[in-house]
Amino acid sequence: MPKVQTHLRDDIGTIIMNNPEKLNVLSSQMVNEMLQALDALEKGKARVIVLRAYEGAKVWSAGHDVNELPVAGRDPLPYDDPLETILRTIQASPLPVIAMIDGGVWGGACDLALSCDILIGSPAASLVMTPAKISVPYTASGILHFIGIMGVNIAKEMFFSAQPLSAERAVKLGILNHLVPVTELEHFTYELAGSIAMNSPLSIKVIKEQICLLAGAHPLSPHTFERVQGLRRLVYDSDDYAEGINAFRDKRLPHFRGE
Ligand code: YXS
Repeated sequence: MPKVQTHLRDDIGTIIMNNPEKLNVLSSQMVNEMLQALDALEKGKARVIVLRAYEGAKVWSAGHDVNELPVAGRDPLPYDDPLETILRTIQASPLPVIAMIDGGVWGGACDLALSCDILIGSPAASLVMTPAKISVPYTASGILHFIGIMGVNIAKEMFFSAQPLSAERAVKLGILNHLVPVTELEHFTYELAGSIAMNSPLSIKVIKEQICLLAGAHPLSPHTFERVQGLRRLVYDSDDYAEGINAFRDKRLPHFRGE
């Protein structure tokens, strides 16, 4: 059963995450279907893409599929992880991608939403960053991504607390571009998409890449890179990482011992 639906109308492509049973977890199947949809729309007539959940979803996406995270001792978010791949693919897409968000956005799905170029949410939209909840070492690129978008203090609060950031607060912080009533969310999103679709695709493509290059220009010395990788290994080699995964699977609270 496909986990993704794709539509194209008036030069606007739509990718719908459609796995209600598993709350749109970003499983490798879901992500691979999203990558295929992106590729098809980029090669087709689409000028702009809307990424959304199925109608009436209470959870936009529950994030990385925890059942696909490796057991302790291996990097849980390697470069070629499907989720990491789609984050890079959306950020590198020549097409503007608009995240239309109604409902909760969890863990890696926050990075997916933030990888989109414009975020439009309903009051029910919320962002919850969960690595510390299950003792996962988040990626350097992901952390830089959050810092770049929301600044160090809000990024720290999101990562440390794993508490929801409300739509009302997210729009005040500039994380959401727009906060609109759920009854207007679809119309507002497609109106904006339509206005983008009428502009020069070449100019938009070049400006998107310029912004990505200039905003992402962080000099990272080899020492810093190796230090970051060493820090991440401390976590994914830890008992706490195994405890985080096992607690999720056992549907119980984790008991972290800091080792
Ligand atoms: O028990 P069944 O088989 O029906 O399955 C349940 C959940 O286990 C499943 N599910 C997930 N399976 C794998 N990975 C997930 N992330 C995941 N989330 C949910 O979906 C079925 C329905 O879930 P249930 O019964 O809990 O629904 P609910 O309505 O009571 O609660 C909705 C949520 C979203 C509040 C709840 O499902 C939840 O807290 N899910 C976990 C969200 C989360 O922590 N996601 C982060 C995953 S880790 C990740 O993204 C990165 C590695 S990181 O952490 O680094 O950002």
